Amino acid sequence: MARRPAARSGMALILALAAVVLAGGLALYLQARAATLFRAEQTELRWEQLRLSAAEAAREALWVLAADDDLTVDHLAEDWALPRETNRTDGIVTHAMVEDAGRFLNWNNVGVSGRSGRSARDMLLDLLMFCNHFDAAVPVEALEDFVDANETGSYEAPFYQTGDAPFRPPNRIMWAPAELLRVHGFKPDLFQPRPPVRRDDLFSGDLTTATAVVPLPLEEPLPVNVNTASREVLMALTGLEQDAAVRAVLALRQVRPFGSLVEIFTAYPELAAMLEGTVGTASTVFRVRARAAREGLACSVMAWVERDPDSGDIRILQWVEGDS
Ligand SMILES: [Ca+2]
Ligand SMILES: [Ca+2]
Repeated sequence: MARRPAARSGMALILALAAVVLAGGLALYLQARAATLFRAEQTELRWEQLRLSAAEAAREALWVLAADDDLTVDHLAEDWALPRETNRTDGIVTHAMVEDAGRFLNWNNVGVSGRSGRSARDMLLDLLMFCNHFDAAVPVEALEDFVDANETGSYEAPFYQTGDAPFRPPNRIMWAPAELLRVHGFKPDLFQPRPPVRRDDLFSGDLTTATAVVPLPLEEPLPVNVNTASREVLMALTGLEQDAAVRAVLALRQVRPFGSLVEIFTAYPELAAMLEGTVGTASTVFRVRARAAREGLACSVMAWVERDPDSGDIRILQWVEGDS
């Protein structure tokens, strides 16, 4: 029996309505997808703006460093050493800070021998002691084996061939602080910032502000800057007996930064033998840290650079970007 025309047109109407609903759904879906893509692009754009702003802030700080008009003396009141905050377009705020490597004791120093009467190992051991870590002989020996080129020592490759993740120590300088935590005996809690303590306490030093992993191949230890290094770093170079001389050096540089080492060595001949070849009045390696932030999002840049002691030209050693 043939269907009635009314039934057929009813079916056609239902199909047409279904098509309209489907088309509407598709349009809504496409619209939602476009909106999602748009939001993702906007977010990506915002990150990119922050990333570029952080890099720009770091570059501006390095311009100031390169423009330093006295390359023979570096101290904390110079323009390059002052933190910089800048309000940029679109509500982005940047902060940048340059620190000289000479204010830190470089963990990588332990892999090379220097001209000083004291070894880099003894200096590190003393620094750890002044930072309230009194039992660091094993970690420091392990660190020495980790970075020195030879394979002779108690903490070379065979030592790390046990456990779930055996590995070989690199036998070269470390490029990042994370590598330090692979060395036997180095735990993250070693680098926890310490609560404020009395400054006259000899053992009140803080490893996080007294040390750095400077990613620069070395032939001899990277010198410490007598104009910028903290008391615990200078004490680490000279040892416990030179407390009074180090205090005098710190007091003198408050009055006027040292223009040459002769001033120190003439006044304190007992320091000369220990500091000869390990200190300077200027720095050649610097770290810049910059951060750009807006509406709860932030990007950061950390870079190590080397500054030519004659021309002031800056060479990038390492450039690391991150979200924070
Ligand atoms: Ca300078
Ligand atoms: Ca080694």
